[in-house]
This record gives sequence, C-alpha cells and structure tokens, in this order.
Amino acid sequence: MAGSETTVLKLGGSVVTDKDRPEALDGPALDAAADAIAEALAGGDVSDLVVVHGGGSFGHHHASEHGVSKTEGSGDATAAVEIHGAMKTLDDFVLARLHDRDVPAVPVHPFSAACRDEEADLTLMTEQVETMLGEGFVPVLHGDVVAHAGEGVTILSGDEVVTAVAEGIDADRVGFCSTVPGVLDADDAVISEIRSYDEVADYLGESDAIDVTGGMAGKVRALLALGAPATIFGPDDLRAFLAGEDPGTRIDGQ
Ligand code: IP8
Repeated sequence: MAGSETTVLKLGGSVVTDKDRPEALDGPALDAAADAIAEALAGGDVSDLVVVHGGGSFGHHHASEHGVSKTEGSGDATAAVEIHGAMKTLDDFVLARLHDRDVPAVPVHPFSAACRDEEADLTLMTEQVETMLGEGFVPVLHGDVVAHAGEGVTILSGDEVVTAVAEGIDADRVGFCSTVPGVLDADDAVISEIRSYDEVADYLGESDAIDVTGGMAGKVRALLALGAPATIFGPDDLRAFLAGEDPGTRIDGQ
C-alpha cells in the first residue's frame, strides 16, 4: 500500500497506438495498460495517480504533415487545431478505456494549460491537477501543441509534460511505460540503475544538446535532473511498477 504517494505514469505513444498507421489505436495494448491501472488503484497499490500519454500515430502524423516539431513552430491556427484535435481523439480513447474499468479519469489538455517563452522554457499550470487528485480523480494529460513565444505553436512531448507535472505536484515516483524494457547497454542488456550521466555516456552519447528527437539520451538527462526517482520499463512490467517495484531502469540523480 503506497499511502498518499503521488505517481506520474507515462504511457508511451508507441505502446498504445499502432505507429505504422495514421490515427490507429493499439487496442489490446491500451486495454492491458488500463487493466493494470484499474487493478493497482482498486488494490491500493497506488493512491494518487496522474497518467500522461504520448502522441503515437495520432499527434505525430499531423505534426509532420504540418511541419511542426519541438523547435519548428507554426502560426497556422488550422495546424494547431488539427494536431491538438488528434491528441484529444487519442485522449478520448484512453479516457474511455479507463472509464470502462471504473477508473475516475479526467482530461487535462496541456494546450490550454501551458506555454513556452522565447527561450523555449515551459510553464505548465498544475494547481488543477492537484485539486483533481485531492478530489479522487485520475488526471490524464498528453503530448500536445503549445503556444510558444515567437514561434506560434510547437510540439510539447509527453515526456516534457511528465517532467513538468511531476515537478509541479512534487511527485514521489515517475514511470515511463515504453516499447523498450529499459535503458540498454552495448550488449542490449537492461541497465538496472543510473545515478549519473557519465555512467551511460558510452552507450547514449556525450552530446549535451537539447534532444529534439525524443531519444533516450535526452530522456535520461531530464530524468536525472528530476527531484523524484524515475523508472523506464516495458509494457509487461507495468503491473510491477504500479505495485511499487522498480523494473527496467531506475534513474535517480538525487
Ligand atoms: O509522443 C508528442 O508527444 P510524444 C505529441 O510524447 C504530439 O513525443 C502532438 C506529437
């Protein structure tokens, strides 16, 4: 039993959608994730839970059609609404599968709750997320478009949402359910723990540039800077993570 621990869980877009077909859900994978979440909540393994999902074949498809990325913006309102709309469609599927299992999930759309300044620094409002948790809801956020000073809108990845919401609500645990079982070493074995970037620079590369591709190097750097331990694991380990275990790779820079 986790008491009043707050957990932020990211469901990777590649886990819950079929990335090869535009706007295609991976129904069985989403069902399996929703089952694990519902059981963990019902069994008291997690208490305060925030879910964040990525874009998969919904957001990314429309983002590339409109030439919008984390750094390349667009001032076209139609582009912004189409990308955001695709993410809301995916979000509706995620909410519906959670509701089917009596999970009290409610949507939080980052487009209306976040912005980037001219240095691309992100501000995400989280008071509403805390109030929702206090009322017993499971807030569900997602990657989205975000108003970006000087750029119109740019893409806000689900990973950035996870980091910002975890910091904003002072989360105790952060989990990334991804298509890989963790951070892999040169022999493709899962590295069980990372406490500094130096330990993995040989596998992930030395570059300290901002990672615009959503690759593992940028993710590990961001998670080392987070005030809470984070775990990266594959879909088969979601139950174990929610039960309080650290499957896959635990990243703790504190
Ligand atoms: O899949 C991207 O989120 P991610 C969201 O977490 C959009 O990178 C709108 C493409």
